[in-house]
Amino acid sequence: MTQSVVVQVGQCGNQIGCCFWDLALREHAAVNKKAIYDEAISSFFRNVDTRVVGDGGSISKGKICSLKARAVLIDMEEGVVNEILQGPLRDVFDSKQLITDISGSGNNWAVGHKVFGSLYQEKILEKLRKSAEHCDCLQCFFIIHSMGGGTGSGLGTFLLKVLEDEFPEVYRFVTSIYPSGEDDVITSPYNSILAMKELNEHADCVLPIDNQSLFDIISKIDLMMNSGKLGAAIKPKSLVTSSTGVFKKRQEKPFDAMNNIVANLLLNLTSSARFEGSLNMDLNEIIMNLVPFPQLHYLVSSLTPLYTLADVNIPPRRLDQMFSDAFSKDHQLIRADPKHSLYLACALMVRGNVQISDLRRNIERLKPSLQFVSWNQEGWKTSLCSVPPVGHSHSLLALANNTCVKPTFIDLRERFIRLYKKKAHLHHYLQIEGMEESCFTEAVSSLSALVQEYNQLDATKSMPVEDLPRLNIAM
Ligand SMILES: Nc1nc2c(ncn2[C@@H]2O[C@H](COP(=O)(O)OP(=O)(O)OP(=O)(O)O)[C@@H](O)[C@H]2O)c(=O)[nH]1
Ligand SMILES: [Mg+2]
Repeated sequence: MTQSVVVQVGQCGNQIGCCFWDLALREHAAVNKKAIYDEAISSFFRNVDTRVVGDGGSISKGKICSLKARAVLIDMEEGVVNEILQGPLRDVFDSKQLITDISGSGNNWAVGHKVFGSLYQEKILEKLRKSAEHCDCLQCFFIIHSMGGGTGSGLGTFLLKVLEDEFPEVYRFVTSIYPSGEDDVITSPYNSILAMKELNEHADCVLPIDNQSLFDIISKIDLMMNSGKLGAAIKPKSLVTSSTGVFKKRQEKPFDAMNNIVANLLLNLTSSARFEGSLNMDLNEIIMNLVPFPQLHYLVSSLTPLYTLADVNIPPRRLDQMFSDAFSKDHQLIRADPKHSLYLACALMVRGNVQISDLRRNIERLKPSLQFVSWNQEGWKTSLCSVPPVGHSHSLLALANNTCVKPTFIDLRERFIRLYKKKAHLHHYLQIEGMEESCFTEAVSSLSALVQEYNQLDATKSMPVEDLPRLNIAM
């Protein structure tokens, strides 16, 4: 089995990262009742004998002694990381995995990227190398960050280039939280556009998620919970937003519910890499099958179900609903409508009590309502993992390489241009060494080129799908 390392950067990255580790521990605890350190756990955790001084003795087999997350935590403020170190997950992290500063990047991409980038490059590299040394076969780095602030956005994308240079063979999966229209960071359009150029150039795969969509999903769940009958029928702890693990003892924070949705996404994405299944999809297969061109590496994700009803018998109709929901715009983690846009490829990652025949039946059922590019009409990739998420009998993560990401990028560009036309807030950036106006113009051109690629694909949409003549095999 292979291993992965999570690199969580900035406030948002670290807060989501913690939800991920909390849920991951719960998931493994639910399966691994004897507390044996096995291959499944080893993909994201090390087993360490903490009595051994220095690096802590790694134990490759046997009873779990002390689990350490394969993670590097980076923030240029101390608050969030300190809170983690005092919280219920403190034992999962080692002080050697952390990098913090005091001042933060002040919502300025340039401070994160240029100032802290050069200041911390060596230190970051050292931590990354150490985390890689602890792996037998390091397959992926999972970077978690927000696009709108300074540290996650600036230093987070600086780090992508560092990873690319130092570990060219290791995949870089980036989970990027895009700001909503009403974001409290005024400079978020600048930070996001500057970060996008780096994502375009140095990520292998990006999962864009926007805070507005997360918020809408939460509101929908709340509405359902509070609307009479259904609320009582929902199985406790089955909400995709709930943190019933180690976090339940403390006060819920504003982003907790949203972050749990993202943590669930990451758990489902990595489930095949962590557990056995009748139809496995390794992380490298996601990139191989879903990214046909290097630049078009943005995957729109959706999670279903958002909760499980207490009735454990799943009638096929309800199972089919899970597949239908995955394609509806209400379930996407970014504001997008894949059904009415063009697919380049689509992955369905199913967990739990679902058969291959269910998967096939639903693909056949949904296919006529979806449009795929002419050269990839059968662009489906599927996986079945036998272990469901805690509290659920089954679940589905759909990943779509689809032109429906385009409106988010266009919207961001418009917000950027509104500020940039007036040169508002620009001086904060230009006073940083290495920042010039050309950084902004190049970043916006990079985004425009990406939008143009999606436009070209969309232009083929109305064309009738060619039915290529088939060669008949002589019998
Ligand atoms: N979903 C989610 N979004 C968050 C969270 N924390 C912050 N954000 C969003 O992230 C953006 C701000 O970025 P932060 O992650 O706070 O900034 P940072 O990376 O710490 O950078 P600086 O504070 O500027 O040094 C805004 O769009 C916030 O709405 C979180 O825990 N979850
Ligand atoms: Mg911060």
